[in-house]
Amino acid sequence: MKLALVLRPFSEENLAVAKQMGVTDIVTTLPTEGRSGRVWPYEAIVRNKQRIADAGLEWSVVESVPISDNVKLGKEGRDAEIDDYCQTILNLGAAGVSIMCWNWMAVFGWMRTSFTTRTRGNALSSSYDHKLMENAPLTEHGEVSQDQLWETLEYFLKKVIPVAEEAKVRQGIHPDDPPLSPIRGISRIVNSIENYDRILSLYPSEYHGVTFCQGNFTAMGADIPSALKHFGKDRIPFAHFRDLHGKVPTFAESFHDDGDTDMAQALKAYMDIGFEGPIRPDHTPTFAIDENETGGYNILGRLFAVGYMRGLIDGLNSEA
Ligand SMILES: [Mn+2]
Repeated sequence: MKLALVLRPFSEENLAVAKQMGVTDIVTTLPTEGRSGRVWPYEAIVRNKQRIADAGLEWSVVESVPISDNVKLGKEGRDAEIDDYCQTILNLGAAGVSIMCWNWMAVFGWMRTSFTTRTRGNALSSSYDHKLMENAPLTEHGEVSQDQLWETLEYFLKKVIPVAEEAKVRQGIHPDDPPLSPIRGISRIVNSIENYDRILSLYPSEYHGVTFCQGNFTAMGADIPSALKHFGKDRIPFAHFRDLHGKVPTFAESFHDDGDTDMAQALKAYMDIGFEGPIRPDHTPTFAIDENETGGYNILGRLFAVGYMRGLIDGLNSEA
C-alpha cells in the first residue's frame, strides 16, 4: 500500500512536509485557479500533476470532482452535468490520474454536531450525536426518499462507469458520513455492506469500487478485517485510515492509536488481501499547539497518524 495525504492548504510548503513524512501519494481536488467551467481542463490537470511530481510525489487520487444535487436528486439539467463529469474523467485518465473518490451524499456532505469534543489529553475532536439532529427542520429539498437516490445513482453509474472504463480511472464510492438515514429528511443509501453490494451490482466493473473509509465501516458496526476481505483488493482502489469511539447514532473521532478498532489487525487485513492502493489518514484530533480550523485536517494530527501508520506497516513487514 502507498501512504497518501490530503494537504490543507495545498501549498509548496505542505508538499515538502508530505515528502519529508515519507508519504508518496497526494490526494487532492484541482486547485480552483486552474478552472473556469465545470469540466476540469486537461492542461490544468497536467500542470497540477507536474507540480506534485516536481515535489517528488504522485497525484494518484482525485477527491473529489463535485457532483451537484441536480445529479444526485435527478433534477433538470443533470444530463449536461453528467456529460461534463465524464469529460473530466477522460481528461484525468489522459493525464494519468488513476483513481477518483466520490460520494452520493445529497444536500450536505459529511456532518458533525461538534468540532470541539474533548478526546485524549483534551485534544479537540469532532463528534456526531444523532439526538441533536432528530428534531432538525427539513431542508429546502423537503423529504428525499431512498428510492429516489437508488434511481438517480443507477442512472449516474450507467453513464459514468463505461467512461471510467474507457479512461482507465478507478471509481471508489465513499460511504455516507455518518452512515445513517435520514438526516433532516434527506435519505442516505451508502451506509451498509449490503447496500454496497447492491451498489456494486448495479454496474459490475473493475472500475467501480469502494473508497474504504474505515471509520465509516466502524460506525456502521462492521468488523474491519471481515469487511476488507468481503470486498477484496479489486473492489478497493483507495482507503481512508481512521478510527472512532462509538458508532452510529453517536460517535467521536479518536486519535488513530486510541479508538475502538485494533488498528494493527486492520492494517494487517489490508496487507492480507493484497491491497496496493493509496491509503491516507482521515480526520484526526487537533493538538493543543495546532489550529482547529480545518476540521480534522490539521497538519500535526496527520503527522502523528502517518508516523503511527508507518510504524505499524514496518512492524508488520518485519514480522512477515
Ligand atoms: Mn473518509
